[in-house]
Amino acid sequence: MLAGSALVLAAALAVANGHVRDTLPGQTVTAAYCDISNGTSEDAVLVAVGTPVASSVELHETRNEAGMVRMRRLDRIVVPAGSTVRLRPGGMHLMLFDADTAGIHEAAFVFEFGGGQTTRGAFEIRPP
Ligand SMILES: [Cu+2]
Repeated sequence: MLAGSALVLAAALAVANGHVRDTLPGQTVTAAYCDISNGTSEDAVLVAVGTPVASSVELHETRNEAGMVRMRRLDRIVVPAGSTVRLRPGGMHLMLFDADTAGIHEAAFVFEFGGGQTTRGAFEIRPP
């Protein structure tokens, strides 16, 4: 029974450790981070993310190019079969535009993958 449950959990796309950097006063752009696990036997392609606390969410990557730290937008994030991709400060992240996190502690996020699969995650709002 336990083994069966573990197999079901492993064979899925999951988002864990999600958190949003709370917006600074007067700012409406912020970043969010999480771990995206792909327990399936096929690569998963994250194509879109949505949350009620922002009017749009972009997939971003921070890169250090010849000493200059730059962000660029990504069309997609590939999560290889059987692995976890970690979105972290200084690396890939979610960029929230027109964000409003005032007075809330948690926000719902929906992750859309190629092929129409979706998975949800509860993101904690953390002080900046
Ligand atoms: Cu960014």
